[in-house]
Amino acid sequence: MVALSDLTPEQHRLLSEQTVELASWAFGNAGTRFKVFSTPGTPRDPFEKVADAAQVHRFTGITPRVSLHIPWDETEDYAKLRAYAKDQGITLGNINSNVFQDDDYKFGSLTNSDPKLRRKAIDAHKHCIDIMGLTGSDTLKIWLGDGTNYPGQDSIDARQDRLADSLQQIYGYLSEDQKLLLEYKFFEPAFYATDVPDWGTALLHVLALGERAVVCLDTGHHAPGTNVEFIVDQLLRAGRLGAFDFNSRFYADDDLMVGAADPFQLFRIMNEIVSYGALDKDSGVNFMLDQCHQLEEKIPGEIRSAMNVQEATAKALLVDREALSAAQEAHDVLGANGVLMDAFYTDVRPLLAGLREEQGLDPDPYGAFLRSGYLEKAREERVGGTQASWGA
Ligand code: AOS
Ligand code: ZN
Ligand code: ZN
Repeated sequence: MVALSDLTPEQHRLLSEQTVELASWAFGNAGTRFKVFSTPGTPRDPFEKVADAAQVHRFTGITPRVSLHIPWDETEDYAKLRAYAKDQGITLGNINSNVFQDDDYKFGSLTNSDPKLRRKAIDAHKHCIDIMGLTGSDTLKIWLGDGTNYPGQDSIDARQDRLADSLQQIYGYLSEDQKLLLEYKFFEPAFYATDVPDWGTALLHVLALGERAVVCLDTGHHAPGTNVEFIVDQLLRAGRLGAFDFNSRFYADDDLMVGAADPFQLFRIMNEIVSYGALDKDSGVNFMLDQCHQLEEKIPGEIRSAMNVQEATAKALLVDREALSAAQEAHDVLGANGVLMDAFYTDVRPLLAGLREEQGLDPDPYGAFLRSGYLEKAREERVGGTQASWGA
């Protein structure tokens, strides 16, 4: 077992400064195509989602930003939402564009062969950029559902040309201090050929755009068995790892809590981050959650997830880098593996409890939130109106 006092000053700094960005849609109701379950107390508008996100930060101390999804979080007064977030102790993070829920985009959005529809999709992104100006967000995050279901349905190559052109136009609308974050996903909703299916395609597109274009790695967006930490290293080497959408999966894009299905994978990912020196907040990698809480309560689910990221990070920081290098140089296969496993099996929970106490937080954020009475109050107050759900 290790204690806070066992950390070097640098490890201590990195751990205390780490932040995780939340997603507004995590606080709405979620489900599958079979059923979206509703939960009493679920937010009915973006303000209530922001209030819930602020609770996660209040108890964990590491989630000071929340991403919005447009049009799900469309509101008349973004300045008001921004000020409200500030009052709650957080800021508005990335703006996520949504061009996957409109009949017009049935055959594609940024890749559509109909110039009018492609224009409409580009303009939807322009609208997101206008919102960024009002919310103070510096990143436009793009995930597309574009793709085809049958071989021959459309030209793979022509779709790539149209995508490149659309992205170029959108990139041109960004100001010098704004970034474009492109997310890939191997399938779903398209089942034959997704237009941005993998990190290679995403990387080629962002490289063509310019320095302020980066890739978002969603941990659930790969084929089973993919070595995700290898991709982390490749994107870091290219200087284009912009962000993570953390979640976990047993089968496809399950969007379950990060660290729930495979805590070892999360540790391996954080180990690559730490060993590359990319944990520092100035490294430009944004650690985000992209999860849906279908059965569990949402705020506690996000608290647990933020804690899981923090635990994996602490373990990665504890890897004895000198011993690891020495074993690697000596081609000591089992010794090197043993150094990693020692860190992975270390119980860092007391250390993190100490860190929270040092920051004036309850050492047990999950229990403290449940005891706070917030959920009971939300259930009582949030009656009437329509609960937010994934997709609204
Ligand atoms: C979709 O599968 C992606 O993970 C996106 O990040 C998406 O924008 C998000 O899940 C909300 O729909
Ligand atoms: Zn995602
Ligand atoms: Zn996803």
